[in-house]
Amino acid sequence: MKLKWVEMREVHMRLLHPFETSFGREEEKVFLLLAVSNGETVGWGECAAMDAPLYNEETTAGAALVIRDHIVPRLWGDLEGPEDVYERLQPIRGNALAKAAVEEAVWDLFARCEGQSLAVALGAEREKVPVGVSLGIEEKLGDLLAAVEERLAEGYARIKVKIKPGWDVRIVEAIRERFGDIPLQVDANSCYTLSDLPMLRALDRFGLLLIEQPLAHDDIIDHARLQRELRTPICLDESIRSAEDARKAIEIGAMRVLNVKVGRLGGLAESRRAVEVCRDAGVGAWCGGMLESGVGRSINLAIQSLPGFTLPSDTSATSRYWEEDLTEPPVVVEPGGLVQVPNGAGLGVEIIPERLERRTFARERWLRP
Ligand code: SMG
Ligand code: MG
Repeated sequence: MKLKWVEMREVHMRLLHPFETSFGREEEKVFLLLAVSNGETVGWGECAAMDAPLYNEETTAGAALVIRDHIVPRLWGDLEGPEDVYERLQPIRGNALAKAAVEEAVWDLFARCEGQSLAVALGAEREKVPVGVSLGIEEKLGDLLAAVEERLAEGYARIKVKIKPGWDVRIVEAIRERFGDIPLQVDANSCYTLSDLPMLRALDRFGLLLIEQPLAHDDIIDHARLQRELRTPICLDESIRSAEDARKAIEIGAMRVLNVKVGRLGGLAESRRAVEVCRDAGVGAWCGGMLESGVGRSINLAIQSLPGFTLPSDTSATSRYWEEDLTEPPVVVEPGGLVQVPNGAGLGVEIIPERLERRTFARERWLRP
């Protein structure tokens, strides 16, 4: 297949509730949506980069530049399948979030052309997947406890809380006291060092499902040292950018669980390979989130339908993020914390043109030369 055009939009969407992590506070998402077409059918992808380089080094503006100047020019030749895109973009160092947005769109296009769901195109095994919810840092402990209560009532299969120095042992202890033995995990987004070992040991007493990315965003060595000190599994997010990274981290004992983010791993093909590495090594995996619109979240649902995903994901209901999403139908959480994996062609959701237009701030389209 040959692409006829590629279109990139900058989209702005205000979150229903601000989301605070150890690195910052998100109130509005400014992100890129990618569309690719063979002239008849259109495929969609979403870039996970945020406005500021605080999660990783990529930004929305930087990703736009890399997509325009370096990624799009490599897409015009014949594509035998969506797997070709990862190989074609391999010479470009880094820039995983930018590459993944385009690769996802090509996967969607191929799946739609074949009348297959993206999940089936990837090798889906499950029609429903368990999901949890990620709760940001609050000003008051009472507000966090109220959020936990509300989300448990909505049926989520596990709770994840963001932690930072001063908002760690205290909140985990309070949640355990109030809600008992619920499935609970924490995410530090790289805000500790090995000098925080006493606090991390204190966390080890609470029977957490996992501790996500406690140490530096680019480290695996200290994580391996830390894992030797803890019973709780360490889960890596920021540090793992490829299936090879996953293999190395497992080999040195730096993680027992992987947070799979399609963006951070540079696309769907590489995410699938990373999950295979984990599965072969008996290491757990689950799908993370980047506060995506319905486009990104249907992609997340598709990848987590594959074998090898062992824990609930961060793909929460539409109502947790947006008053009005770009897509229909919304993601809804069923009893047991289950979500239906879309089974229509491609992403299996419909993009509502008026909603997208209203939130599009800039748009560029390139035609095959
Ligand atoms: O999509 O519900 C979601 C967000 C899940 O906590 C989440 N993501 O490090 O895992 C993570 C964070 C990264 C984004 S924070 C703005
Ligand atoms: Mg994380």
